[in-house]
Amino acid sequence: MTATRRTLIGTAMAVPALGGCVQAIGERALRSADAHPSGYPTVAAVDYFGQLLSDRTGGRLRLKNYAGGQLGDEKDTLEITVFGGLDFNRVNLAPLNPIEPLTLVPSLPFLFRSTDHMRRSLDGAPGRTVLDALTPHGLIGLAFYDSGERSFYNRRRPIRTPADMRGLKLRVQTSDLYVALVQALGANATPMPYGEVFQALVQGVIDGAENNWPSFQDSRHYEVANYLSLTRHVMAPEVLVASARTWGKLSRADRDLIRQAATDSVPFMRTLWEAREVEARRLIEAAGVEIIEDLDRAAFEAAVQPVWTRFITTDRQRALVAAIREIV
Ligand code: GTR
Repeated sequence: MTATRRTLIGTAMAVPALGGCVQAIGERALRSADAHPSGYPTVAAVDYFGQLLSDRTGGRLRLKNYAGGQLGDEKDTLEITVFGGLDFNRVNLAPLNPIEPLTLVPSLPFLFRSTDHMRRSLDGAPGRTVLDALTPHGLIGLAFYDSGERSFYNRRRPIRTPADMRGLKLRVQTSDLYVALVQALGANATPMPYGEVFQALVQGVIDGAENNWPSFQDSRHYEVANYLSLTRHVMAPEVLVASARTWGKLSRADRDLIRQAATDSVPFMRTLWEAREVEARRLIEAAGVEIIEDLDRAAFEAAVQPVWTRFITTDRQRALVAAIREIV
């Protein structure tokens, strides 16, 4: 554990000593974390969110965004957030999968029909349901950000059908759903923090992974994994959460203000995201990565059906799937 992480957890444990009052929040900068480096759309969006907080409170609320995974991987920073050592956190939905079963729903393979369908679902009642389900776990769900479509890339061979994946060692996020997804396609799944994937690829510990255009490019995985197959299998979003500990110390007015600022950062993020997807693709193509578009997407969709059966087991999850499907 890094010194900074120790300090943050220490601070969290000492929260009652701070007096547990509203003032304590205003006296220090609020803290948020992100696995991506400065300038990445999720980081820029949370910076913007912080700017809105500051502007709208005359500088009373300020935010320090710890980017680049400096406080640990998403699983660790979520723990710190629950303890109150971080006030906010921007993570993917995947590390929340083991915490709250409703988060499995937007993570399902081939659920969303389009970006528009994903956005309408998450901006509407289904999204609200997922965000609210985090509260009993010590997290306040504030907003969803885009994360595009995830596809498989590897350093061995072009993947066109699930059969091409047989035997490949692929890194996944720390979620059983992703492990099952990769296994259903005949490959071996290795859960691993995002920050370790580049090295594992270079060393040949893994053959590949899966991600969206901006992450594939920004992480430099494309320099090693030269085959990208546009399976577009998952459209699980990013999520901005607050610590329920922090939340409990805020006035109603500040909570409303924070919720509004988070909502207002979503269109800002989407504009950045769309531009970044185009730019990332351009750089990846220019680097000579083989991009496989003529693949049997229906075969992938059929092969991952067991994932749905295994992970969608409650009436609440089924109702959420139905609500998302109803959205036009
Ligand atoms: C990225 C996402 C990160 C992290 C990463 C991963 O697309 O923005 O939050 O989840 O993928 O694969 O670990």
